[in-house]
Amino acid sequence: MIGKTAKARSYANIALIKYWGKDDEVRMVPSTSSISLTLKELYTDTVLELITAEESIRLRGVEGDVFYINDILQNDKQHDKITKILNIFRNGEADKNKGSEEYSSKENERNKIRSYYVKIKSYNSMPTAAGLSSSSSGISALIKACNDLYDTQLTTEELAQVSKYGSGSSSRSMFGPVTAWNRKTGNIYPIKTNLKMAMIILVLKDEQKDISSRDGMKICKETSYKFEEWVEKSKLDYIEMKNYLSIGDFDKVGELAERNALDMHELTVTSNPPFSYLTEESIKAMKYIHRLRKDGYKCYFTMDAGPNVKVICIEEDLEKLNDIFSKKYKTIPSKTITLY
Ligand code: 2P0
Repeated sequence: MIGKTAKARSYANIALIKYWGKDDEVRMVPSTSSISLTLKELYTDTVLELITAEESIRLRGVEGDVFYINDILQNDKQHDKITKILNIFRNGEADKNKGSEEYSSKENERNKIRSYYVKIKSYNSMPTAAGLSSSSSGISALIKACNDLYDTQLTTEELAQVSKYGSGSSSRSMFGPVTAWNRKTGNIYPIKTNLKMAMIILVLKDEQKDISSRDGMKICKETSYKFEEWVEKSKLDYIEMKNYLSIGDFDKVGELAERNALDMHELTVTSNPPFSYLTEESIKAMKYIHRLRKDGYKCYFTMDAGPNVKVICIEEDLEKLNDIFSKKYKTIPSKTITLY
């Protein structure tokens, strides 16, 4: 049993309608519904391995799970986050089959597996924690791998529900190309559209950000006088975005995604104390996208909790636009991925 491994790949998602704020941190009820694209080129590969307490001490210096990203041992805060997620599986909370005959027959084996620590090795295809949503792919990959390691046999919908407790946005990575997370019902589900969209990440800075999304959204909710307005506007944005996606109106999708992102970033500068994820470079890139649009190119931007700008386009324009952007920026062009 020691040495048992499980592995999974999961893809990052970037929101067109942003999740920013929590109404209930314990039950993971977001303040806003959100809609995202799941990206093929931004992914995390995660391998889990059962290890003994002695092995964990040898690797980490203290007893517990041992977590590496790109072969770098993570700090205590990261370890705590990961252990909490593993505990959902180790405590049997994620086990919907509990009580069934099949479950009981393997009870001893399950208990044994749960008694071990886990070595987690994650590899990101993109820079970690620079607003490129490596947490969405990282957490969702971990959840998928746990489903295998602990043999919980959860469906994709159920995995998405577990994933949101690790990190809200990661839940949307279970589906693709387009996923919605409804704040009211809690449902996380794929959205149908005929639009084939893509993104180009403009990598302006690949260092770690100062204020995490989790802290940032909390500060905004607690201190920005614009927060209630944001929630109300976002309700309409969510409905409208679903409508634009269903009729396949790319320009409307792009315009609304830009507006929604700017509204989210307005919260940071109206917080107390104010802060911003955007840099001079981000603003320049946003202006450049507008200029290209005036010249007839179909491209729009969105931004997350970091300075990098994401260009939204349709798949058939991806190569042409990437040629243009890559002359000025380090880029990661990516199609969306279809997941079931
Ligand atoms: C989103 N972001 O919708 C928004 C837009 C970043 C900006 O969801 O506290 O890492 O773990 O639930 O999921 C990032 O927030 O936060 C995020 P937690 P998470 O993609």
